[in-house]
Amino acid sequence: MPSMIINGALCDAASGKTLDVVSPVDAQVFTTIPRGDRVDVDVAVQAARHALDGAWQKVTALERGRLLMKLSQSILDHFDELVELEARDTGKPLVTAENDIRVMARYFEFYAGGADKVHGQIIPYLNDYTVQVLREPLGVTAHIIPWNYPAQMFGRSVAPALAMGNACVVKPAEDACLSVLRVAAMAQDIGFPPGVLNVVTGLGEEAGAALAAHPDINFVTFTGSNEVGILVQQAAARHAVKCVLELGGKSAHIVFDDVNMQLAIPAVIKSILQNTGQTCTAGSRLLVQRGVYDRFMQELTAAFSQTRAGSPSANPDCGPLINASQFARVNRYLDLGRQEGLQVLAEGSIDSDVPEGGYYVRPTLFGARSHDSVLLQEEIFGPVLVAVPFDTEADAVRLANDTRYGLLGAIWTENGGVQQRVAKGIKCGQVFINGFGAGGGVELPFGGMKGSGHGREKGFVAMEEMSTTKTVVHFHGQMQ
Ligand code: TXE
Repeated sequence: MPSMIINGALCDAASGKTLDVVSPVDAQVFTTIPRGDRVDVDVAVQAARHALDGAWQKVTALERGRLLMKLSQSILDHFDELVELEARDTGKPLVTAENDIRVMARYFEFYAGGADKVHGQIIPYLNDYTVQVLREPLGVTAHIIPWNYPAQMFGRSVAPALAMGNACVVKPAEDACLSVLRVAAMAQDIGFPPGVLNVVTGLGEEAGAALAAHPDINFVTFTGSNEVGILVQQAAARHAVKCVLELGGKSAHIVFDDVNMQLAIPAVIKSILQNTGQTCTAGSRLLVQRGVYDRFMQELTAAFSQTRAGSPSANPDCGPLINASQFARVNRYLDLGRQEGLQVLAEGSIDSDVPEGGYYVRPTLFGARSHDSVLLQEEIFGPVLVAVPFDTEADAVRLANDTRYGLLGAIWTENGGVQQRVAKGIKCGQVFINGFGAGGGVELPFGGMKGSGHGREKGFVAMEEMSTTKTVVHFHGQMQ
């Protein structure tokens, strides 16, 4: 059975309880994980605090970077094992799992290089003063991460925190956390001091809630649903703890009449089917200008009909959904779309040899007449794309902004003026022009506006988020 990692040691939950891990591929239990709770979280936070006040603060920035680099290399050395684990745990196609493990290694590499490049400032102030602004770690950082990209999210969340000299307590998702446990165990072998990187597995409402509410954490970063994100922020606020939230999305493709269809159509399909639509940045809304609507939809429909869901080893466009609850949720939206009168424009297939019981759904493309469908407003988190026509540039911006979310957007046009105006007009944290997503985009600041959350991850900005400044004002007397 995989173990938690607390204070450098592999361990079970103090209660001895476990949780079954079910593979989405066939709905069979294939292992168990410890069901950590408040008690384990408390021990982990104390271990992190102890490390922070002891061994970890003596490790130089250069050495922190070297440790992160070693971990990156170790991930690559265990590549095949981690890919297999990730695919089994999440049901991802093998090629997707391969990309995820590469991106996780890249996070540790990127922040390894950043660890010793963080400088303070000297501020010109009054005569007889020297003012230094130091950049310091926040302290004990809490990381609550989801199941859709366990490996990537672990790297994204933990690498910048460690680079800045924080000590981490991670609560991965109960649905998929095996790659996280494996890599955290490798970190202990590599020489991270005990307590610097702790992982407590368990249920969200037990271990997750206890971590967010712990009075001795100094920061919490959460990726997951809006509902839980708000609970986490409330819990953190009780102790005035800083919080970064990365919540859901309802990202729009905005396709103008002069779109390059060869470029756009495969990108639109990939953006919604990647990871079976279980991606916060999924391009789940398709706004198409009326002049090109029929032509664009004809080509898209033909290509979409060829897509397939299947087992990870068959490298299909989609794997299964993560669990029974997501399966029920996506099917509910598929039924609702039909009840609302949306037109089913195309459906992909499910491979005939998928194991019985797995959580497979057919990729589905709907057409809507107006933007008020529930399927255009709510995050479905499945391979479901809804298209709707628009007339003018102003309409496009208005519709793109007409959801509670604001994570990402894509603009498809060759017209430079339209590109710039629409990019400025849409309220979201990342905008792509004639493309979608950035294959991990480790270097690029990322995060939401509106209901998609706040705070920024990735790039150097994550190191700023996970650190704080101290202003040291030195008065050195008047010159005689
Ligand atoms: O998320 P939860 P779920 C969205 C997506 C999906 C929906 C539900 O729309 O359909 O959320 O997914 C932990 N205190 N996203 O139910 O519950 C939990 O253990 C503290 C978008 O799986 O938010 C897990 O580690 N923590 C998203 C993490 O929160 C709690 C990715 C996320 O789980 C907790 C996943 C609590 N009370 C879902 N309850 C994205 N932005 O990528 C649960 N958790």
